[in-house]
Amino acid sequence: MKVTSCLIIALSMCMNVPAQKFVANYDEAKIPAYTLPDPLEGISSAADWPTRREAIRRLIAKEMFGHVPSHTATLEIVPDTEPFKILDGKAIVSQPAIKIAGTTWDLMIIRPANPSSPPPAFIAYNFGGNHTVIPDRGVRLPVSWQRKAKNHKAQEADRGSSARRWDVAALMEAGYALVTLYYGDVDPDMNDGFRDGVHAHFGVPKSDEWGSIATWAWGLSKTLDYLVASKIVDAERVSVLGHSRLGKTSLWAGANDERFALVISNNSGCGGAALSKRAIGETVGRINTSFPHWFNGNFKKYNRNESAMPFDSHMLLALIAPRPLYVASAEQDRWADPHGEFLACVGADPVYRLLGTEGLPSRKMPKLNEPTVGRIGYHIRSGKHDVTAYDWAQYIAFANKHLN
Ligand code: GTR
Repeated sequence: MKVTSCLIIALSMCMNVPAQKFVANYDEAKIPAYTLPDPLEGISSAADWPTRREAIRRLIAKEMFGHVPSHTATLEIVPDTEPFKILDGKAIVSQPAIKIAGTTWDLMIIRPANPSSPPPAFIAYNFGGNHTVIPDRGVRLPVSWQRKAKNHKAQEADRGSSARRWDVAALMEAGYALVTLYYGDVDPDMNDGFRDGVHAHFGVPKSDEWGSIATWAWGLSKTLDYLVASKIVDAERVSVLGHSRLGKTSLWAGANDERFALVISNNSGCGGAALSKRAIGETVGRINTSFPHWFNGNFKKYNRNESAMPFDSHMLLALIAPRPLYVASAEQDRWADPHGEFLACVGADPVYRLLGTEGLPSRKMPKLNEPTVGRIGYHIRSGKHDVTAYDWAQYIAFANKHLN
């Protein structure tokens, strides 16, 4: 290195020059020209898809979410001895725990009280602890890293704080169980060099190994292992759902584990359903800067360099095929690029069709609150980045259509 460049570096370090401020583009006219890679490249029949699918899955694992390390971890179940009823006796809440890799994950399973057979289920992480999903005092408080409440009193005050995001009554009415767990139990959502959660057991990941999203996705698969073994729900009819960063997680869980019968992305945005190459709203460079722990080390090379990506989110969505897939956007959630989420569904459609299913019925972005529903479902609802009763109503109808 020349002396002058050394001097410039040293000077800028002393002056603590701030990183260039990120200004999101929201103008479609300013989207860089891009071409989407063809998910069906090199193949012409459904019989060729499994090999192509595995190549795409490995590519996206290597370049973005990260492979799960080969290390094993044994799973132990602590059964719940004190289930209780809610909703005037219409539903039962049980809280078995999974012990794995030095961590404990408290599950909360809410199921209709008198089903004739194990019910189909929705599985979804929650952001704040199971106690934020329903207000009942019988729900255990999380003891791992806390995203919100910092002490016991604050946790108590937080009971039911996100209940409006969980339409438990509608789920019970429609005959579905809800399986939820706190994502912080699996891996605290912090950029700490992968020293906590299950990473303390597995070790610091290599640059092609898992970031937090892949770790959370793995947690959903481990939970599904338990559901299969326990027979508490119908494990062949489990829909995996997630909102925002947990929507990115549900997509990656569904892509890796074909036992998830149906996959739902709620406002997952950049790194989820939205096409990265559009670089509108949140971008790869921005997400990797704000949340460096979400994706693997390799993904950083696409910062401000989306055109070099040999894949995009339409290929992530195609990994779900031919299973039913629902992608939902919200009008005011421009950061998550609703149009890019829809276009990714359009891009995944040829795979669904090659596999003999309906795919996405419309090529045109639907109007507000007018879902387009085939084997791929999509809606853009009015309102902000959120999970609402409207969203749940569409997901329940979609599961009824495809899993009953
Ligand atoms: C935002 C992030 C999004 C989305 C969201 C969330 O700050 O930029 O990608 O994941 O968080 O998960 O709430």
